[in-house]
Amino acid sequence: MAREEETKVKLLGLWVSPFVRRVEWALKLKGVSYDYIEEDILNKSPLLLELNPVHKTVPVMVHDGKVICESFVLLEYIDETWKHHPLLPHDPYDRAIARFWACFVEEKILENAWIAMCSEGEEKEKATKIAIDAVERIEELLKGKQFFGGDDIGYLDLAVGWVSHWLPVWDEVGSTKILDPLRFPSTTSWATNFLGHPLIRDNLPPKDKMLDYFHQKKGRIMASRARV
Ligand SMILES: N[C@@H](CCC(=O)N[C@@H](CS)C(=O)NCC(=O)O)C(=O)O
Repeated sequence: MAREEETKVKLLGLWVSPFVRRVEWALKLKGVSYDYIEEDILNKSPLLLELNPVHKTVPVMVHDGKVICESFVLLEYIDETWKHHPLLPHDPYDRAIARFWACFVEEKILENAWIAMCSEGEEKEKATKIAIDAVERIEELLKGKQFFGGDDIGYLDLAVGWVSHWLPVWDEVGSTKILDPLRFPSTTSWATNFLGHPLIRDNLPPKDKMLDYFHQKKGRIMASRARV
């Protein structure tokens, strides 16, 4: 890979975002250097609004002047652009299956764990159940495996990686137990393997800062709901 090419990547991010972090992990696994620009999500910069006028969210990556948004799209773009250390499996069927589970975890676990953290009563119970049922599926997939794809980190590990570090924090903030180590030993041991990988270990937001951030975020969400 040309050194020149490496320096042409810019990433707009937010330190605590699981979506941004999965993209950073992919860039780091590929050995692509990039300029990181921290975004203030409560006061979005003109640059973010210009680069991602559709969703106005991070991550946004600029490569060679081309703008790419959405973390899953970015994982695939990175994998196709820097071909060494492939993230997605080679076989088309295996690729389809990896994408299927990435979407499943995003829709069923991430969205519902977030709702469970930021709600009460029936809504919380319902979201918690959907998320736990989904972790059960992941538990089956991970039985006897170190990582989703075998013995090295790949696309699905990066896509689902937030489960290892963010989900325990959300469980703590929301007083839920979605990632229960007794109920889900294979997922818990995958999380330990994932977090133990040197590249991941050194690229995680600090837990105490995350706890503060999500406690505050939850407080703001609950307060705004109470006003409605
Ligand atoms: N589906 C998007 C989600 C990105 C996203 O929601 N990012 C959050 C940061 S964690 C954001 O920018 N939020 C700003 C907003 O929603 O206004 C992805 O995978 O990239």
